[in-house]
Amino acid sequence: MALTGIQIFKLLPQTNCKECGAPTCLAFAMNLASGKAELDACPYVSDEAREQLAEASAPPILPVQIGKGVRARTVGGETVQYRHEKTFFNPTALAGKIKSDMDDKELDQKLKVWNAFQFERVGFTLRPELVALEDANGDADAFAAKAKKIAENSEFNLILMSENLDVMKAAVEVCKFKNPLIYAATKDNFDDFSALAKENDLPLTIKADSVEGLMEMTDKLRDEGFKKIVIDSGSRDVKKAYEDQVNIRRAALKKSNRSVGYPTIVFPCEMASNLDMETLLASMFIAKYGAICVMSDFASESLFALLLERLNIFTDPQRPMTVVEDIYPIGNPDENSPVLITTNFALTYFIVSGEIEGSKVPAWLLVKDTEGLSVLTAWAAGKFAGDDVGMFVKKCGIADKVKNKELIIPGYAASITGEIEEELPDWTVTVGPREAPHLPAFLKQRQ
Ligand code: B12
Repeated sequence: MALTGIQIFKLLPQTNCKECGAPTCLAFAMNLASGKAELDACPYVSDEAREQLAEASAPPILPVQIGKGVRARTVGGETVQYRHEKTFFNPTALAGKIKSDMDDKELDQKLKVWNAFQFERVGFTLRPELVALEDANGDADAFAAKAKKIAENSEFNLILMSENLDVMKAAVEVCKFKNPLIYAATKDNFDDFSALAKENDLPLTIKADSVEGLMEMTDKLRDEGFKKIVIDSGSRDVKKAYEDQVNIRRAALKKSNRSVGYPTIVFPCEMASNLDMETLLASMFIAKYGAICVMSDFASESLFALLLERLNIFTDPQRPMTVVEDIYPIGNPDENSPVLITTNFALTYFIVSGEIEGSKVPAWLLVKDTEGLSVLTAWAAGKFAGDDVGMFVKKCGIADKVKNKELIIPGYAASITGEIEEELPDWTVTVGPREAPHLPAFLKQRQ
């Protein structure tokens, strides 16, 4: 059970030093208890207290690392029921299922196709991360051979699906270097599977036939100090599975129920008869707390929608997406290339840079930090005023890269022209078009 604010307060140094950012140790303790502060913010907490508090201040849904390499993922680690309360942290990992009796050639082909499903959006590469390898017939050698092939020859990480100890052992032996998720320990194989996970330090799924059925097993493991746990409440009925997800999240967050404070795995592939319906269910589980979502297959039209939904839901709603303030060369510009300026709101940057790139006119794009605000919003908030823009142009070093001292500003910011000219007497300010799609014609006609 989590500690209360007062219990936490008793373990803190009680110096009210304020170095954590809170006005008093009591306020800090209250923030810790409600998950709004990190223990590391207190520089003076003793090791002994740290140990006790670490448990109490751990996220109510524990984070679990699955896999290695570029497709490795942390799942869980969530602290709120609703995204607008703070943010969701760790995106739902998407898995595609493969059976262990699949022909080798077919497997190679499938991995090649799945690997190609990578989509660029606002500077991120969106892609699925897991293959759920399912034991088709109890053949340990075949299962291990497929696990080895996937682990060694692809970027994908693995969920190993078998309840047979020999089969699981064989696969673990050959692919443990990739930190696969073992699926699943049940009440029938619990001792053997938990021993295997502990020996190899691998994440383990606990599967039961109800939420209540999970608790005895998760508690036993936690008492033994093992926390790399993923849970499956066993429901394959859509309504029940949805309710389980909500109840698990609520119990962990609102009732501090540590027995279910783990990331969940869900199986649209076992709840629908076609991929379209699976996709619909997966979209529901991405919104409602599925930490790992297993599909029967990946297809671009289904995956793209899910990845985009995932990006949106797991983006911090309180912070606009930004790019770094800098000089961005587009298309190999030189000292005679035009210089344009915009804000660091990611959406603005990607629209504007995309249009410049499409124009095939090499250019320098200056991106000014406006705390992620669009052109007009930044102007209205005083973060894209003429003197600020002028100062940024001076300090960013663009003057050393170009002979031509002409600055093209967004059409919507025309009113700051005079202020910029005052700040930059050597420069000419040209007002560009209002909308980025008019940039290619504007740039081409100046050549
Ligand atoms: Co506001 N907001 N907002 N806002 N907001 C608007 C910008 C607007 C126009 C609404 C209105 O009243 N009609 C006013 C501004 C009025 C004005 O000054 N003329 C406005 C206001 C007043 C405010 C507030 C001051 C309100 C308040 O608190 N009283 C605050 C200020 C923020 C603050 O104080 N911190 C405010 C707040 C917000 C929030 C809710 C925070 C969001 C901010 C989101 C963000 O910026 N990250 C917000 C939004 C979303 C908007 C809204 C609806 C959309 C802005 C947007 O995202 N545009 C607009 C209304 C509207 O524009 N329809 C109001 C999309 C991006 C991509 O557009 O950056 O302008 P963009 O880029 C385009 C062009 O400018 C051009 O290409 C892009 C695509 O065409 N471009 C170019 C960009 N760079 C360059 C560079 C060159 C060289 C060229 C040629 C072209």
